[in-house]
Amino acid sequence: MSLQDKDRIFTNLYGYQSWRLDAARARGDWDNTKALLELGNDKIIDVVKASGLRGRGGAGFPTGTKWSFMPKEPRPDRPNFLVINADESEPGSCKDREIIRHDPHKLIEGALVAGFAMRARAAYIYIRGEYIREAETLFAAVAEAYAAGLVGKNACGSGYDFDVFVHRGAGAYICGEETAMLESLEGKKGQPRLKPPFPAGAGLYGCPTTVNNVESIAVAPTILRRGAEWFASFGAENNRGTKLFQISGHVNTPCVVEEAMSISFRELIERHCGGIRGGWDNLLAVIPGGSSVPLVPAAQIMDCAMDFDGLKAVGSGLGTAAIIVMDKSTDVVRAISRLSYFYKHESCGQCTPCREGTGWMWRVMERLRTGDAEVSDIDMLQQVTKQVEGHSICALGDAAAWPIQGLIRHFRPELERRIHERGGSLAPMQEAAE
Ligand code: L3W
Ligand code: SF4
Repeated sequence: MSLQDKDRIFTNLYGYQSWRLDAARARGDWDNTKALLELGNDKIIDVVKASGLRGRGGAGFPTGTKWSFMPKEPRPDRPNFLVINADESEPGSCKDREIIRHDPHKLIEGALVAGFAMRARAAYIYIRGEYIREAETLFAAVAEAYAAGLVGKNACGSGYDFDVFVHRGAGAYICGEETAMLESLEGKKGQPRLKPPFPAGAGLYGCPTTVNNVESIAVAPTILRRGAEWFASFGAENNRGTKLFQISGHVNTPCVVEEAMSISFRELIERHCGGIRGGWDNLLAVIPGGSSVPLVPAAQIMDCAMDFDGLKAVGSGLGTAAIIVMDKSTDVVRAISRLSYFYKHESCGQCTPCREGTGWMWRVMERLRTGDAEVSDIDMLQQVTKQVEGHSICALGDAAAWPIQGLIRHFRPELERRIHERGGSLAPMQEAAE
């Protein structure tokens, strides 16, 4: 089932109207938010649980359950905090950018109701350093909300004091990992912490903290207004709600669009992207969830449900729903090699399997790209990915290993063809000269 306009949460996704407070209010944001808060902390969490909302930042952890981990009686010297992850750096992901550009008040109102539900003293919005204009918009929108009494002391006249701080990152992908983000907010080098303890136990400044993605927070007020049943009416069991899909690459009209979860890949592309460039027969493969998930070959993705379970069934994942479409003109080995370079570059270097493994994987990928390799290198590369996967502090190690595993699983004949047809040390020099 595809989404009707009346069911869209992000009604200003393309910026046809102003992002400013007056316009946001005309669209229904900040409409009697006090009444939402009067539902009570636990009732808000119950509604979000019943809606089936799962985290929109990649891992898909149930949002209401995560909020329920926060202490119900925070100590004055150990307040609860909400941290909103706007460090959108996953290659292919660009949805949080659109929310902040055009609908920042949905995020700020969401921060208030989510923060209230989890009894937080304040929210910190950590925004990607490269999002300069978006940060300007966000700072201005937060100032509007303060000036109107919507946040700050006695937010919305509720008697509840709640601050919202915006913090700009400095360009490191790893600061999107939740514990690296906390380190960075504390003014330290952004390196992930070992988990457990999870942030709900010991997070920002050692205090109980929930880290949520921008989209997860921005949809919360609408869920509370329209009801858990309404949100849960979209998508399949265990994969509920509407979702922002970001489609880039070889489609006729790339876009960011809100759709019902579990829509099929074919319907999503036909309905919103004008089909595959050159037609469906020209589709080679798709990376469906941002660069950290394995690619899926054309035959397996066409009728796949775009949700957590559907993409897991084809050996991949929904991730952030950043869908990178590759047609048959793509040098898929080169594309994955470039991603390997990205992970090598962004590894924070604190654990050996990731620090050494990402560089090793990229170097072998480059040899495979140019054909200057042995067939046995393919199996060796597979083994290196297995040594990295699951053996590092954070998910970046896995994220570097999985795209390569997907390439070997689905495109091994292509890797072997290159070795057989191009083998020889002249090939990389020719490539390097391009
Ligand atoms: C308390 C427990 N809390 C889990 C919390 C945990 C976290 C959330 C999910 O990685 C993925 C990654 C990227 N008690 C808990 C608990 N939690 N068990 O639940 O945790 P986890 O560890 O499953 O995932 P993660 O480390 O948050 C996120 C993938 O997302 N990704 C990239 C995302 C990029 C962006 C971006 O650019 N904006 O979001 C794409 O697939 O690879 O696998 O909060 O604390 N027992
Ligand atoms: Fe740093 Fe990589 Fe270890 Fe993550 S897995 S903590 S990025 S070295």
